[in-house]
Amino acid sequence: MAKEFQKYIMHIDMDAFYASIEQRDNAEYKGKPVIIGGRTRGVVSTCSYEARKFGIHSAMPIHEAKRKCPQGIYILPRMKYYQEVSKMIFEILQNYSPLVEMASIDEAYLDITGLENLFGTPEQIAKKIQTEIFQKTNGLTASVGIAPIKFLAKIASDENKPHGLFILTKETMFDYLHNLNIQKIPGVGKKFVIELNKIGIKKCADVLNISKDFLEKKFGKAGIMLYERAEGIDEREVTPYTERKSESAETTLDENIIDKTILKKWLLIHAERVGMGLRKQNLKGRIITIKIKYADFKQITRQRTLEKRTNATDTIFENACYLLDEIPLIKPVRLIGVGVSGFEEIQQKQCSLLDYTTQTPKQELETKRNNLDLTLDTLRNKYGLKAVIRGKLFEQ
Ligand code: TTP
Ligand code: MG
Repeated sequence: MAKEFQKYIMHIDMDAFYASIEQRDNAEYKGKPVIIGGRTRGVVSTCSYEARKFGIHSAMPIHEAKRKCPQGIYILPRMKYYQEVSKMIFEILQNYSPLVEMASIDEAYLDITGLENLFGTPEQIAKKIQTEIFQKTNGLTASVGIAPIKFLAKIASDENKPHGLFILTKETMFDYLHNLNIQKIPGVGKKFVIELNKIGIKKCADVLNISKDFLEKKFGKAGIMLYERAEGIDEREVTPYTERKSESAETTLDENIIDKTILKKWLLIHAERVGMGLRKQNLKGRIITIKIKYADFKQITRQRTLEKRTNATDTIFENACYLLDEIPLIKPVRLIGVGVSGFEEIQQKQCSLLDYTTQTPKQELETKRNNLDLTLDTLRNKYGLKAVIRGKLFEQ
């Protein structure tokens, strides 16, 4: 009989990511309090562990940080550069599992179930990955958490930071859960914690002393989620947002934005980049994804599966807008992205001018869009990327 493997999800999170990169590149910053931030927001993005000893943390106003640690080294973020490092780490991870979900610039989930024969025990895999990241990035460290479910893997990676490793198995996870403070559960925000504290809930064990029905009545979906997490249930799979052959584009905005009209302009810019990328590779995808990170760093993705695969900018844009319209925006957004996946190579000259007469109105529209894209791509190849900009970007 085939061996049944225990489910293992790994969460990897880089230590003091932006600050560690700056310390790596500037020998004189090593061992010193280094604070990154301040470009437009005026807040700390992150800081080195030396700076954390002064009480500095992410999202603190820079002026407050300067008061706490005037001798600190204050640096503006170099986002593009950090993104390149992030990509390199992502590439390393992809050699270990086909299921890699990059959850943010410095963290990823890997489904490592059943990889024992290839790479060893979960502990050995974690150590291998930590060593490879350290060597290939010239000294950056990562912390790893492993657990049978996603949210516990994430909590576990924080347990022994920096350069830490913490493993929970299906035998040990329930003891760990019993004493876990509810505010550690991703998705349980500050306000929710206050409400829960009011009714005597501080730890997961307290949650299980209350009925699920009561929690649902009082807190709705959030109540059910909390109960399930406390029971050790999290059915979310590791879903690669960027598959090996997916095309995506995203931007961390200079300023947090809540206005959907402006966000849609970003969707168009990204749809254009993604569409061009697909057309260059002769690919069409069926799944359109948008990714949104709110100012408070909560992240959501929404997907839509199309009847027919596409690489037309306007079709990608239209569906991305549909997905955005479905989201009630109650908080400002700091990052927005568009992705297309679910591919198939196109065999023939789909970009040539097709006969409209045999097509349904939907196909006809898609053909018109393909032809427009073809014209714009040709112009851009000749005169440069910014030579042609779609009218929608100028509309108010
Ligand atoms: P984190 O992983 O939360 O922080 P970190 O890697 O700096 O430190 P830790 O060792 O505790 O994991 O975030 C990753 C990067 O994202 C971080 O280096 C900078 C950026 N970031 C912000 O710009 N603003 C924020 O409020 C946070 C939390 C992170
Ligand atoms: Mg980190």
